[in-house]
Amino acid sequence: MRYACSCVRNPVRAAIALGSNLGDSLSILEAATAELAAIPDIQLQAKSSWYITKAVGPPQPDYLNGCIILKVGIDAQELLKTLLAIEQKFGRVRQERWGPRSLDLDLLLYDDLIIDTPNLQIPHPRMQERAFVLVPLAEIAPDWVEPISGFVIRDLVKKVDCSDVHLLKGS
Ligand code: PH2
Ligand code: MG
Ligand code: MG
Repeated sequence: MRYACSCVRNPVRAAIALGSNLGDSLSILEAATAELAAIPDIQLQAKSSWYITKAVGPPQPDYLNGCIILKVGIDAQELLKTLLAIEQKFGRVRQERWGPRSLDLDLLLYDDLIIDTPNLQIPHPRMQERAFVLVPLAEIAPDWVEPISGFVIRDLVKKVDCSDVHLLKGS
């Protein structure tokens, strides 16, 4: 386990959760992934299937969720800024907590770092309880150790109810 350092000498891997339940979610998620992959300091290493998931939180339409693994040469705060800029580009307006959104990009894991700052906590504080995050992440990064629990993603996903997470066929 290591703690945060703001400098990045070598590319490190970062895990991102994507979600959308407003607008043409599939196109938005694909376009956001392509935008991220086109950034010079970012390479797309892996992309999960997309999953139709029942909304957690206030009543709202189902989500489309997935995860990607990036290799990044920027620190976690820079990556967060980049994610927020892409959310805004795709029309994200911050309204109700856990309410519907055209694009949500959550930084889940950054290398094996633990970061606890007012605007950014890594690992994402709720990822261990969210099947809509763990199912797609387990597809592409089953051996990644969540550094707070010490469990690999393959084992974390076994602890949650995955009955509301369904593969989008053909994705
Ligand atoms: N995101 C939320 C709240 N609830 N439910 C699902 N199924 N998927 C999400 O991405 C999601 C949610 C807030 O970020
Ligand atoms: Mg979220
Ligand atoms: Mg978010």
